[in-house]
Amino acid sequence: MIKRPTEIIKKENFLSQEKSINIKENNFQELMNIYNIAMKKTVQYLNDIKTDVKRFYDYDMIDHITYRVKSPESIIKKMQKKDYELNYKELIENINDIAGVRVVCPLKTDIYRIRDIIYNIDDIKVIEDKDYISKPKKSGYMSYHLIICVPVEYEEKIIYIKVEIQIRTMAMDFWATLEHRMKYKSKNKYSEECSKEFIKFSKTLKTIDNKIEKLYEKQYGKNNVVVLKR
Ligand code: 0O2
Repeated sequence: MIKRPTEIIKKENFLSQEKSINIKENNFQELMNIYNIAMKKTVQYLNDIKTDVKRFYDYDMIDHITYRVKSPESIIKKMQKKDYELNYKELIENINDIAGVRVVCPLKTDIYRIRDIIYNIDDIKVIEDKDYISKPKKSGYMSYHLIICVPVEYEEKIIYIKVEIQIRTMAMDFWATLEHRMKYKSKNKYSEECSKEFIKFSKTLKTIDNKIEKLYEKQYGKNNVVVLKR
């Protein structure tokens, strides 16, 4: 029987709905382990795609993949920031990026190809789709976000677990990594000047991404990687 993520707490009863989160208890660790399995499964799918495209088209459509399970402290911080009650139900229903996978590719068209391939994986359900490339965030942030549900075996049943996939070009990744570092990891306040400069950098990188795409096409011809049904 297929179950939705929130049913973990209702049916398996290892976490009660109103139970407050305690990041030190076994239930929390167990839940994080389940997210870890879903994340690793997603990475496996993506690595298979990378290998297949390389083998059939001799093309590196994915440059690299990174992944992480959000730290307990960041989860709590995010829940507090968004005013959610600190219980497991709120956590499972509202925090979509506990398991996060980032796919970095050379070209903008690769992003949309990877998205289409993910949509074509029978096992996976896409439940949210955000295109911050055709419509960048106010900060200048560009990336393609999908929230998917991945089936995981748990206590002899199949449950669906949410994983966030961020897909972006190397240029977008370069921008996002540095901006994130300056905004959140610096002791000093993120200044108005920084904010304005990063908006400009984002526009410049968008132009570079578009030019690289054209150059690639000129050099190698139109890349016709076919989206395979998996
Ligand atoms: P961290 O530290 O990367 O985990 P949601 O996550 O869905 O509750 P939201 O804002 O609707 O909230 O989601 P969205 O827009 O899809 O963004 C989620 C993630 O995208 C963020 O996670 C960041 O990783 C990244 N992101 C969004 N906006 C920016 C930005 O302006 N600059 C950078 N560098 N990254 C951004 P977290 O949990 O906020 O942070």
